[in-house]
Amino acid sequence: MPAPRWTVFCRVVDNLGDAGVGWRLATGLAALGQRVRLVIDDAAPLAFMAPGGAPGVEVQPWPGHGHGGDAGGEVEVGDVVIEAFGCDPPPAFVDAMAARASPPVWINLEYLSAEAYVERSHGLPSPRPGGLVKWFYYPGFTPRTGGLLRERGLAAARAAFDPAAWLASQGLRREPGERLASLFCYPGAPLAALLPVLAREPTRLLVTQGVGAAHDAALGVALKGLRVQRLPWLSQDGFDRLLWACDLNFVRGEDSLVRAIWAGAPFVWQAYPQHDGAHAAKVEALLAQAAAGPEVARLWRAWNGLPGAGEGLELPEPAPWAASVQRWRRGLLAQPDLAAALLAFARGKAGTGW
Ligand code: TRH
Repeated sequence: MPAPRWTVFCRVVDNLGDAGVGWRLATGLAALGQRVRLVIDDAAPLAFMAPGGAPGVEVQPWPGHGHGGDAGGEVEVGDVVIEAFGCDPPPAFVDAMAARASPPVWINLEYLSAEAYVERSHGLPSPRPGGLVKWFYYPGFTPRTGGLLRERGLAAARAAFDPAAWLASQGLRREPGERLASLFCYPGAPLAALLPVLAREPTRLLVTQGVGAAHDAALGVALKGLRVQRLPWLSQDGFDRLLWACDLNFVRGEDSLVRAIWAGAPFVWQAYPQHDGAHAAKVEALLAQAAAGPEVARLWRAWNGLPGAGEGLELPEPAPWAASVQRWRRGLLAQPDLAAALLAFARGKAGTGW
């Protein structure tokens, strides 16, 4: 019996996380032997995230969003349809799903959050017109959620990683006694206040692309003890290795958060800021999962501009901080990864025995 065919729909709404998560999911499913088509309305970020593509993953433009000679035509209906972050597959595609004698399993992959509603909502069905059912799949941090994206062999690759060799391959090096920190943040992060704190110890700050011009002025101020170095766009693998090479990582949004956990070094997370302040609950829920102690909580709150941080931009002791991240990471590594759990979920809903 041929491997099931998956169609993953992804719309790039803002930033890099939509494409980043869509790509990781597609490659994770393909690594499990599934045939995957990623239908995406803007494939441009994939050029740097995954310049070599991946075996078993076909990328197709969203209908009407093609480039060059490819208009992004009709999408074939497979066995499983994943809609990333409620992006709504094209109406003609939904009609084609309903027209099938045995419709595909239709799953909405939701945003990652550590909030309590995730366990309550994970796996719930939503009946749709035409006799279709859309299932809600929530990634998460506990066994009652859909898990986290994690490639097979990731922990082994991390364990075998040689930071000096990787840094040299990027034209980078660490001076003796220097702390290495990475920076990937949103424009609102209080970077000008953080930099003098970092500069108290010799620090090299590796600033990724995507940080934005809002921080140019702060990064342009010379501070004794701090060297700022700008990085080019890295592939997703390269981005992982950057986090593995650093002693301290500042990450943001959904995907780099998970990568910072797998890196296992102390990190500070900035939630995607929302006008209604909903990101505050996300930060608090994640802090509760991280169980990293009050100093780390203060720093995360301050970095996210939340109340209760006080003089929060102080760096906690690295050793207990690293130990808490590694404890959290170990617990998460013991849970099934998202692609494997999603495959089991879809199989259970298909009812056709594949
Ligand atoms: O880009 P983000 O801020 O995306 C966010 C989140 O997904 C958030 O949940 C969503 O609501 C919001 O957008 C609209 O951060 P995130 O999720 O970490 O995605 C970044 C991706 O970019 C990740 O897959 C890593 C990748 N990346 C590279 O591959 N190379 C690079 O050089 C850099 C800087 C990032």
